[in-house]
Amino acid sequence: RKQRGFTIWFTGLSASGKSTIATALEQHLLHLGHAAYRLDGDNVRFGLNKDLGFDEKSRNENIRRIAEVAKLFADSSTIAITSFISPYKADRQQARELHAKQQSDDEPLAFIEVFVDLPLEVAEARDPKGLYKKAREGKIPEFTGISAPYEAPENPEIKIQSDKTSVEDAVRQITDYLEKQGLL
Ligand code: GGZ
Repeated sequence: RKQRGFTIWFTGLSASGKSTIATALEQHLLHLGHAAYRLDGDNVRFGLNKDLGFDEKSRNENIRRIAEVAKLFADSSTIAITSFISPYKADRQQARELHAKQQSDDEPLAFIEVFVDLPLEVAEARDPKGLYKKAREGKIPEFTGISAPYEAPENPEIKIQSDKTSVEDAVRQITDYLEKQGLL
């Protein structure tokens, strides 16, 4: 019987540390010999989703497509790692339900939501790309946390306080959870 894939779904503000942790996690899983693939803005928003912007409807569609692609990877026995703000609870819930339902062999695919929790003021102080500053100046409309909502998860499988946790410890927190669940 083939090995099961699953999806690790990161969510959090811009500059929260999602991509850094997701990249380190992917490397770690690859070193362990697992097939893992990371979906992020660089390989999705410039390709499959290049027709989408940042208004609410576009973000809904962005997340819907990403969830479908992650599910396909998971269904092909790969560990899909997604790294998008995914600010709306309903979109994340829809992604979860998609994994719970329709698989080729009718068994649910595990879906692990990882909330990278960083206070907005810390993310804004970091501002590695100067986007928060531009958003405050009104140069970027509908910027998450400033002029668009971020609906924090209430019951994520994993919550990482990225201002108090090293990247290494964050990866360990996730892999410990996966081992306990029998997924690794
Ligand atoms: C939020 C934006 C926006 C707006 C451009 N709001 O820090 P980054 O730059 O590299 O990550 C952010 C990324 C967010 O794209 P996602 O696909 O993850 O968003 S969502 O899940 O909500 O669809 C940021 C940049 O794109 N960016 N404009 N208005 N982030």
